[in-house]
Amino acid sequence: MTQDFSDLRFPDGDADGYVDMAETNTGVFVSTLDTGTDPVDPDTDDDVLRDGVETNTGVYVSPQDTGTHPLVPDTDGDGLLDGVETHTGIFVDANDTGSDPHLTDSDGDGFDDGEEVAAGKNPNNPRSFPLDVPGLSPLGMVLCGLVLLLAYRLVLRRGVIA
Ligand SMILES: [Ca+2]
Ligand SMILES: [Ca+2]
Ligand SMILES: [Ca+2]
Ligand SMILES: [Ca+2]
Repeated sequence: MTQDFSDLRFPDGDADGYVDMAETNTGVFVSTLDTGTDPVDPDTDDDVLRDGVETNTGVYVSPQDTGTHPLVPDTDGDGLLDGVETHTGIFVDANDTGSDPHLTDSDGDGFDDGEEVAAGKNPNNPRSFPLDVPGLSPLGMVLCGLVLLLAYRLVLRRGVIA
């Protein structure tokens, strides 16, 4: 009879997929054998992903191997936690955005994923993006609106539009 003692020899106290020995709690990721993560915290960077799936390869493979950094909650710095960027390509809500945790602008429309989600837009669809024109302040937009309104009234007076 054979028995697998691997779990006893290399315990994973917080059950996050990285064995205690590898979780060196240094705050610096060196490799999967020296992860720098906390051996008693299954999610050291609090981004909703267990340390063990955050393999820091820079490549998303699956929910079990996200390639994200286990010590950086927002690996690509786009304002969305690694845990909400589920890489499905389908935007569900702010907690399941479907965007790529390794791309700041998943759909390539010029707006960061975080910016799009904050505006209620789909970060996976280049035809869905925040409406505000870059470089135009809120006051500028109000002035633009007033000018358009005046122009419309002028046109009305002239009877072009009845
Ligand atoms: Ca562990
Ligand atoms: Ca994590
Ligand atoms: Ca992110
Ligand atoms: Ca985008």
